[in-house]
Amino acid sequence: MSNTLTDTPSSDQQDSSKPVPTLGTIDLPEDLRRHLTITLGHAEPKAPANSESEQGYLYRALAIAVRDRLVPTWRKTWNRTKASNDRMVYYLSLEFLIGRSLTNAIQNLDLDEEARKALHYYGMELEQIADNELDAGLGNGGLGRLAACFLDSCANLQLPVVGYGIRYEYGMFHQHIEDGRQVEDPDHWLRDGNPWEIKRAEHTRRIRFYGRAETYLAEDGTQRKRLVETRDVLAVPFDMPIPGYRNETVNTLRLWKASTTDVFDLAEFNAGSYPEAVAAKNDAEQISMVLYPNDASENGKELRLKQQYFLVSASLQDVIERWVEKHGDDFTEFGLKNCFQLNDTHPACAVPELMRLLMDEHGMTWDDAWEVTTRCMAYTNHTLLPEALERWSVGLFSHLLPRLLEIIYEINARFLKLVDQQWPGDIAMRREMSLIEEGDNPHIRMAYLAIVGSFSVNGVAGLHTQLLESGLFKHFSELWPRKFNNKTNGVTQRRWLSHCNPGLRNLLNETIGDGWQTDLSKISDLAPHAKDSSFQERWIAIKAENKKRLTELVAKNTDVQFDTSFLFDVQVKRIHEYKRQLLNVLHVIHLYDKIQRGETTGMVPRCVLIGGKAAPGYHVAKLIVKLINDVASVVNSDPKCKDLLRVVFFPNYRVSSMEVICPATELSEQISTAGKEASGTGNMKFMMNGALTIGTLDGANIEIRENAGEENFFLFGLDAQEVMETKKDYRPNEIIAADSDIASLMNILESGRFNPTNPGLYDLLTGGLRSPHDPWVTMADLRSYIDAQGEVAKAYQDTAHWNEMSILNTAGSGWFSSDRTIQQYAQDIWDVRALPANG
Ligand code: B1N
Repeated sequence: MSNTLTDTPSSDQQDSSKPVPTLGTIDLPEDLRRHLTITLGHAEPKAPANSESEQGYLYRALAIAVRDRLVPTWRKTWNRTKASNDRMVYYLSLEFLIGRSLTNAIQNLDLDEEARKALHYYGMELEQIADNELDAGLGNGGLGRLAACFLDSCANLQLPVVGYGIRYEYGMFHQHIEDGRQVEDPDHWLRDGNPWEIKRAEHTRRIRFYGRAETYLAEDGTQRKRLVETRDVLAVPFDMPIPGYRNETVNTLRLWKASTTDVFDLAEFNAGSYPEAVAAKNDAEQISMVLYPNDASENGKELRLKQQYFLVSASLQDVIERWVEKHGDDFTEFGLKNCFQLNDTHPACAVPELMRLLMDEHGMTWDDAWEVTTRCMAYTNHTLLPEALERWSVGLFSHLLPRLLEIIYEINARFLKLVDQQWPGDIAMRREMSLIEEGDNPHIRMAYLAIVGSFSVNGVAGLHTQLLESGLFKHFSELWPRKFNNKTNGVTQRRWLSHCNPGLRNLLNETIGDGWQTDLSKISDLAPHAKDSSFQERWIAIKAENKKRLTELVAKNTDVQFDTSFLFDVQVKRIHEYKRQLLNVLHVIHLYDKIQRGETTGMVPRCVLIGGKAAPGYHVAKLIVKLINDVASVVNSDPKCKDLLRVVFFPNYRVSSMEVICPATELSEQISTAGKEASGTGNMKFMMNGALTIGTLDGANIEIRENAGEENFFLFGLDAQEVMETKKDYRPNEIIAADSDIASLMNILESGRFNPTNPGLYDLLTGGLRSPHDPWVTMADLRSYIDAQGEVAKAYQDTAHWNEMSILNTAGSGWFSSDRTIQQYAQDIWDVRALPANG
């Protein structure tokens, strides 16, 4: 059943001068009971509501009751934004990895106490009921979660920002492990309805695919282009509320669902082709059916391009309709009053699509339309990995989006003239910078299209932006140096500290006040307490409690029992070669090897937890998952390891598991090959929660180290420059042969200790490690990594010092709030200000 409200009048159709109705004085316990027994038609459960289905009902009833309390503010915020003449920002993203909404809304509305009271009546704790919410997993990893943190910060800062995305029917797949291997199950997260969304059918848009562009004489006597013989799909918006933190602000995330143009093809229908007519409906709905599960790699499928254009066209039409309502066909100020932030190149079709809408549908000239477009588009790059850079085949584009291709060609022609002015006669430069990669099968370079069409291009951490400017986009930054800027990522401390670590939240509130919840720079006030032994005692107790909670979660999801007295050493993120989960495994094998040899002096008992999903088609990543599981079973069943080492692969890692994992972590593994991880954001969550980082000089690790203090960070490995140098003459076999520890651990791995019944299974991995062409130069960093892990063990034995370092990490994490990041976007890129509720 669905809890979706389908027929509520949307706020913007109402007279905004009328007061928005509120819930008055109905209290939450009473409201919960009403929704349970009337809205959901359920019998009142007897306490305790133990069964899964009763808890499900309680979750839904509570969610609706909380949602009701958001709606009046939501409408007020929307009316306020519409009435204002300020610039608006639209965050366009193919991914929003929201996770759970109930506890977030309860926290932000300050309803915690009331909600607990309401649930106690049924013998339930809030945490138990909150656990019934399925994650909204509409994203792969960092990029999607960043979008969700950004929306939270925009609402907290009361900025007029709307998120636009796709309402995937199936989000990120569920992962389970069978015989050590990843198996994927579909994530039908909307199965029981989604109490957080409101359908806005009246704002449905028509999206036109295929067909051809023809020229015609418009009424005003000008020649114009129009699309004919298109195959159309409808985009129906569903709005999700994004509540600010106790600030009378609720922003909007608008997600589009694809639907058929309501009328069936009547001719086909009457000719008896009913099934074909219904099939066409299915075809249309495919577009928003499933999230592509590839993180940091492109796949070139037609359906993916359809998704991208679908999102972009629906969102631009939405914004333009509201503009026309207010300003008619006068678009002179459109670029001044609107800004579209492109979350990577996935929505880069926005550049030619806005051109098309302005010229073909609103009669603007090329020059005027280009002026407007390049005033309102801004592009964020999230990766340097060549396999993730989007290129669309010209053939596919001309078939699916013929008019957009014409526009892209024209943009390119004009751009190449500029290149020729800058580098006269330099044919090679033209070829290099062209938006079209020539060849037998020419492709459109989406990043170049995004750069040319935007007024701002930003990277997501200091090093990443430097590498963009000096490498990937060098010539573009020579041409337009002022377009390029850095915005180091951040995460919201409200979910990633306050909500997920209540023990630490309370200690912080008591020690430094609660101002850090909306201004994380205040967290530096913690530093003076770092050495204080009674403060440290409380710090340790909180960590111990969190470790216990994680131990229970691990026991529930695996057959491994963690020991809370061990060091909790964690690496959770997508499984990818560049992130080097293999390096972590090699260290585990090294510890195992030392235990076998009885060389255990100075060894600190560890629980190593690794979690993350592999893209279903990424064979090597899936093999790494299998290896982690195989190593874990050998280690965990070896009596010699019992008091020193536990290893677990945590299945189905997702937002809600990170909420338990990061508060319990003591050592955060951030071990990518330098120059490959654009930023990382998990690294920031761990730091906030007092974990120490073992890491390379990559992405935001560099800034984490600066802010925590060098002495409170375990650095190892080559830097980005050295990686490039090393690759020129890389001989991993010599490294292995020359280092007895490494030779020994490789021997164990290659002897089949972890795959006795499946000889040769890991040859692909070991062969990669030994290859002079290994792009991740794992062997070059292994010695340094093992030594740094030795330093970690040594440091962990000095509890007082470890905790001082831990406290200083939390105290240094103020810079990594997404509030800071968003303030920088608002100031340097968007040029928008807060719209205060009472302003
Ligand atoms: O974006 C995050 C960064 O913190 C990470 O370092 C970076 O790897 C991540 C294609 C991507 N870059 N590119 C993607 C995701 C999905 C897809 O289909 C690429 N994800 C990142 C936030 O800045």
